[in-house]
Amino acid sequence: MLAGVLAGLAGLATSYATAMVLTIRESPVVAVAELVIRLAPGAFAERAIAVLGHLDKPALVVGILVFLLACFAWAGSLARRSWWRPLVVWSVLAALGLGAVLAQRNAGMVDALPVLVGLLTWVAVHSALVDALRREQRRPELESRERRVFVMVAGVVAVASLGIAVAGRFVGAGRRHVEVSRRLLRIPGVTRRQPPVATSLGVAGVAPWQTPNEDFYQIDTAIALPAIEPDEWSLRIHGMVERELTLTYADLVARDVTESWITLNCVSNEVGGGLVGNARWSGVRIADLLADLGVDAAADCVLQTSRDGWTCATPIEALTDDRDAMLAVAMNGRPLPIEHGFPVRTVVPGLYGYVSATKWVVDLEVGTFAESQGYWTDKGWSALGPVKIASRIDVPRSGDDVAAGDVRFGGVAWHQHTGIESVEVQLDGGAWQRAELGEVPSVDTWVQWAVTLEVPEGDHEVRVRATGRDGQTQTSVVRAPDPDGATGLHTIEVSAG
Ligand SMILES: Nc1nc2c(c(=O)[nH]1)N[C@H]1C(S)=C(S)[C@@H](COP(=O)(O)O)O[C@H]1N2
Ligand SMILES: [Mo]
Repeated sequence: MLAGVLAGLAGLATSYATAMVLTIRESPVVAVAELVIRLAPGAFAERAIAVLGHLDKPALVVGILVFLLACFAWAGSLARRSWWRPLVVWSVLAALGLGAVLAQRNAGMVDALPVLVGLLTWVAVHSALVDALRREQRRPELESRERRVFVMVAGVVAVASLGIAVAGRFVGAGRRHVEVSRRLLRIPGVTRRQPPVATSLGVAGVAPWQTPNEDFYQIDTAIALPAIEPDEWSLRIHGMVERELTLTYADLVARDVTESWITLNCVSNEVGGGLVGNARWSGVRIADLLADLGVDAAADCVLQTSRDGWTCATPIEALTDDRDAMLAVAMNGRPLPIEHGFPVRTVVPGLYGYVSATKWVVDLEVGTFAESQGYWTDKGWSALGPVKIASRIDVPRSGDDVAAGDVRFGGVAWHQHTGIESVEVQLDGGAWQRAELGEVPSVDTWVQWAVTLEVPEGDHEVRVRATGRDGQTQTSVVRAPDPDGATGLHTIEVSAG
């Protein structure tokens, strides 16, 4: 039983620490408590509050812990009879935790990780402790030695668990503190604005023209996201410039803030994929900053580095021409979410994220492509990374059944910094039919499209293609994302009946 309890507590400690380090979420135990609260019948919850007052929640967590301790001891005692019985207990407990964690709002696969780490700890520690006891049972003459081994392992487990939980708490506290600073931050010049009405064609099921921050795709190599207080942030701009500069956060936001709608996408996006989003970014134009510093005419790129050591080399032209390449401080009118680069990231219209959109950016070195390599270009991805024209069908979804007759199709198309001229849709290889387009404020955003097609009964294939304002039509040649972005036309299947 002692082995079970110790293993159980060790697993709670590692899962708690993982939750603290990885996310700003609570531990799986708290997720279970929240789920219990949500599922509790109203009358029961009221009764609990009446009896316990504001101690209801701590009481619930303590209750869950007591229940867990009983399960841990039980799992330990089951190990006497067979090796697999405790495994069932650990697995069932982990499944409960997983269910609660995934029932949280906006839960993703990362949120499952603390539970997994906890389960592995339970199984590993429990079998280590039980092994020592088993050896003792089998060979009683070794009793005192095996007992010492057990006590030693138990002691190490207890101390390590406590240490891991405290360390997790410490790291997590930093994150929480940054989250509080972020929420309290008011940045002069940052406004909240609805998108222009005409951007939306009002087709249900099409990605909203403005992507809410919570739904914006997230791509990075960070295991634990950098937690940076605005007060502790600074940006060094150096290299082939006449004058170096180190900017604090206060220096940065004291400059003119530009706001603009920009669509960001990932080079890894497959045809028809969702690694693309459109937001209103507020920040300081990089072109203005660089102009003040005097850039050497021989420089052709800026090597950007993030707090977590990720790098990318961005063509200097994209940072100094008239587009709104910026050091962004806000996304959709709110300080950048931590996962999107708080407190400062770069956003460059017209380039894929991997060569331009550095989150948690702390260093810009003006230089040359001959001497600078970014994280992904070093792994064989193309150096320049201009976005390719693309279009996507959002409704109907591939595989949907639709009623034969007039069917409304809709989706999005993008070619940042070139703009979309037209979108056409084709049914079963027939004539291309032109779609209606939403209005957009600039060439740097995606556009919504919609079209009504007459669909006869039967199975059909529908494709979409876009033409840019440069007159180039999207190619139907199929290419994988590696090394410079996927090509091919998004094609769906529908059945009309
Ligand atoms: N620090 C850092 N910045 C980064 C990355 C990263 O791994 N680390 N990934 C880049 C890639 S590949 C993309 S597509 C965009 C995604 O930005 P988002 O997560 O805000 O959507 O961030 C870019 N900036
Ligand atoms: Mo990306």
